[in-house]
Amino acid sequence: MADEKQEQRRAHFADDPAAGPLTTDQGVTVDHTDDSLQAGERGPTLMEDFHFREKLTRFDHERIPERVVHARGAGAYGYFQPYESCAEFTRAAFLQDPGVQTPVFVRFSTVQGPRGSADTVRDVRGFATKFYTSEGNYDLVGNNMPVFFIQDGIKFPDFVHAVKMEPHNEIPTGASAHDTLWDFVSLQPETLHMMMWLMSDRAIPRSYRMMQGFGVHTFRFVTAAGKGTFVKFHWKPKLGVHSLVWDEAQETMGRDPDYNRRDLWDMIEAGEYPEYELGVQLVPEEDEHSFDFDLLDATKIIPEELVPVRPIGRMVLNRNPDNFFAETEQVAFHTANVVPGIDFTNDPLLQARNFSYLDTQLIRLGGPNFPQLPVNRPLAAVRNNQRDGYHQSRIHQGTSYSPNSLGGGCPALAGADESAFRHLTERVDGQKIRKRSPSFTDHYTQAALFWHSMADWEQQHIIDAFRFELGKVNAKQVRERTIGELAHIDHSLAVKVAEGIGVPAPESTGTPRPTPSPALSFENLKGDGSIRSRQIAVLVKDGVDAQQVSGLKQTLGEEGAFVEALAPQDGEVSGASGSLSADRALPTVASVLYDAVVLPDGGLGAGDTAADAAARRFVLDAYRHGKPIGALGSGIEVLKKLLPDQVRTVSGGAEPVSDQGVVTAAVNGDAFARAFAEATAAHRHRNRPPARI
Ligand code: HDD
Repeated sequence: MADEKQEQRRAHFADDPAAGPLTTDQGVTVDHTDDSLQAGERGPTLMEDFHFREKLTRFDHERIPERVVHARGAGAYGYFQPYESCAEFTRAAFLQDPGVQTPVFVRFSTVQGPRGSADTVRDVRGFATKFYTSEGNYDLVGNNMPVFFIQDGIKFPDFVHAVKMEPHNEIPTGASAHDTLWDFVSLQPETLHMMMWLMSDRAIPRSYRMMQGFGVHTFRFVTAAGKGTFVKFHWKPKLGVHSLVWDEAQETMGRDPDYNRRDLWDMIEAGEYPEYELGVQLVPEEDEHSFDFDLLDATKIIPEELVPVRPIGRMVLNRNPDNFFAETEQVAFHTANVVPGIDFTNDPLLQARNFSYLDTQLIRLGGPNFPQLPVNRPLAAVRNNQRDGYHQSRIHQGTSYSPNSLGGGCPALAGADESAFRHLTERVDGQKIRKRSPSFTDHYTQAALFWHSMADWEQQHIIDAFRFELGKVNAKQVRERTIGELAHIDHSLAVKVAEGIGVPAPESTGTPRPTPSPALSFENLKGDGSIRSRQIAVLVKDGVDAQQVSGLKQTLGEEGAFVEALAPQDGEVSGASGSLSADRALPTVASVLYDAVVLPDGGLGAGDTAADAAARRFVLDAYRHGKPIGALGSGIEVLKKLLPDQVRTVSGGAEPVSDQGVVTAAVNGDAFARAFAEATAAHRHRNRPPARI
């Protein structure tokens, strides 16, 4: 049913370029579009050439303002389906019937960079979902981190001005490593918890398909009887949470600036649909004040150990947009787009957002009628007295005021027994003041909670990230002030960062060490343990055991991985046991674009040709980045030559040996495939002896 509706929407708005010859916007057929109308073969262009003028004018107006934040993104359609009725907590129609699929559009994004920036920058990722529910559109406009930089939306312009490119030279693109951001951070300690997340590997996701999403704010569920419950929303990816390593992320920016967007697109095209589970943390209204932080403070999480995440449904993304501009660029999210059964809290960040998103769409999409654009249009019927405005595409009839008798009283208001949005009744009274609540003042405890919940390697990556970012800051006082702030989170963190950036180590200030939250560590977010959709490279050249390569493609392919043969150039490779076609030429790719690599018997390796040199680099990069490496037959000798001090424990026969993600065997077979799949499922092997390059 949901699919049928989506199809109808598409059909109605799709152009059919094959239906007839080229026309103007007025539908006038044109038989020449390569030369403008001129007075004589070498004469001036004539004003009366309406086709020329229309074509150029339309072109001149093709761009609209990019989003002030989250400018770069990728979108996809799909559906959401609840596991069971949530009527106990909310009356929201799309959360009632496990048999009903609600269509969705999701847009993922980076925050800082402009539309043309690279994907794999260190940044927050947007995770915005539009549910086209039977009761109207619901937008859950979240991020891949569960907290935010500031507590009150009035600070948003300050924060964004600080993090965006600096105004005098528009540098840096897609990076937070610059003076103005860290100046702001060092003076605004409420940013620190979010900065810990930003310095962690969460900020460089391997794929949009492998990151969590969070609604961030505390919202409210409301039942049919009008009972409220506080709720925080979580998206959990089926494939687990995986990230790049920083060195890899940086190289990927050059090798494939569209890395995350391409991955989303390609996997949907390949039928490898991204899937996420929606979970909720529920807090009864009467428990509002039972935490040592304020539920209305968007710089705080509710640790999952205190309130577990309850799974309520799943979302599958199964269709790419037809037109990037029409859909992904023109989609307009708004936190105030809620449906009956979902309501706000007084979180001051959320309240500000409820103003800002509508306001931004008015300028970005050129007027108040953007909800009529196909991607924004609700599936639920729209009937009201709102009229006219730029780009009105509805042809309204009849009266446009209420109450009326001449229009038969239409549209009528919903009766008490009908479903309508009714705001939760909440007692509000107080002084009119401009003052942050004292319950918002602790900025360090949860930053420390995050830090102490990390595994050793995660902590090291955070230290490295701080050193990189602050190392790019020119103002010495900003570096020093930031180190002073880090000391409030954890003294050893501050000392280790200080050592790397030439700043004196601070005095210990001693924030108590909170009980860690294991749910925050990558170690506990590994997903379903499969190797579905992992990209595996096999390095081949003439003389390779072609049968072995097709065997690898088959066995690993059956597990859901994508296996590609990389050869010195495109075309046929003649092998020892038949021939095979190269999937890609090695010079067009790099290790950073793959999750794992195999050196087959007779494949590319440690020789002296240029292709061997590229293969060498491929394998060494994979090793340094902790990726699984497989070697079969003579591939083992190649591997030992490339990494003589690192690869010592290898297989001497058919039985595979697996050591820190290096899997070797004389021949391919089920046992090798199993061991290699296991190493690949683990994603990274971080305790390898270091390799010098
Ligand atoms: Fe925002 C875009 C997420 C705070 C104002 N925001 C935007 C997008 C996401 C978020 C995912 C991109 C939507 C899309 O793909 O089109 N923003 C968040 C989260 C926040 C947050 C999770 C904190 C919990 N935002 C926030 C505040 C304000 C804004 C406090 C202003 C008071 N955000 C905007 C905006 C944007 C936007 C300026 C830019 C483009 C757009 O809205 O459509 O209005």
